[in-house]
Amino acid sequence: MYWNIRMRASEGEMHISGAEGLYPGDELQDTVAAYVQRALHHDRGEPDRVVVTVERLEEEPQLIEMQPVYTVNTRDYSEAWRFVEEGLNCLDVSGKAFNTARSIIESPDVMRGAAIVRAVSGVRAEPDRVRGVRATRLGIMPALLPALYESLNRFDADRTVVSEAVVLASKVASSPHIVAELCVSDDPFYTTGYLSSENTGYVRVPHIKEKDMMNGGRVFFVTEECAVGDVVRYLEETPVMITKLSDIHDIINPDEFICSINR
Ligand code: PML
Repeated sequence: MYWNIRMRASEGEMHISGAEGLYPGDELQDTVAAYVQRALHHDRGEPDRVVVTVERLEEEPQLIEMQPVYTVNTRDYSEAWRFVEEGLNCLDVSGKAFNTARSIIESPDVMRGAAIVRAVSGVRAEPDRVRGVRATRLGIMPALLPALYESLNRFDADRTVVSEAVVLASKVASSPHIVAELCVSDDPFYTTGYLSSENTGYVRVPHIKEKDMMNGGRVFFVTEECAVGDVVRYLEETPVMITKLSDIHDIINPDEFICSINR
């Protein structure tokens, strides 16, 4: 049976960092030590509180495939946001919902979890706006990591950050009722974000954030009619494990990518 390890670091009210994964029992000690180490060395600052939760799963995880990874070569901030708006539009996320998401992500008040936004009306729907929603109880089979790291080496990026984000996005994309996800890191030096959906895969978007900014966040776009409680329950409670890798593609032109999205 697997265990879920979650780490959250904060300073006062400010969120500093978080990480999580599913691990077999014999990896618990080393993993907890590595998470504490990470918590103490983060670009957002030094935490005064680190909470590590170690919890045995009560059910076997659902097995899913990793999202395929793409990177578009957006050259600057405005091109990055234009790509995201057009990409979301192809996924039937309205301009209104895009605007709601952008204002959440660009707000200086960083949320601890993700926001949920209705894909057509743009209405916010998460039960608690301060806490947000956390995609949790997710992981990847440790045996897959060397091959994943190897293929991520070709990018000028932190492979731990990217691999953890792809694992999380793969669970989110597998969720019923979620149409798309948009994520911008809250790390002031990390300026690549991503747009992800079952339809597009995980699409890395460079320059979505200007350097030195402390803002960031995640938004899950959901269908207009779904029951948000069902979405939250899946994201927070259903354990999900990636058991198969997908392709990591070369860098492509944003216009080409937009044209290839099937509606
Ligand atoms: C985060 O967890 O801070 C977000 C990471 C976004 C990674 C985007 C990428 O480079 O693929």
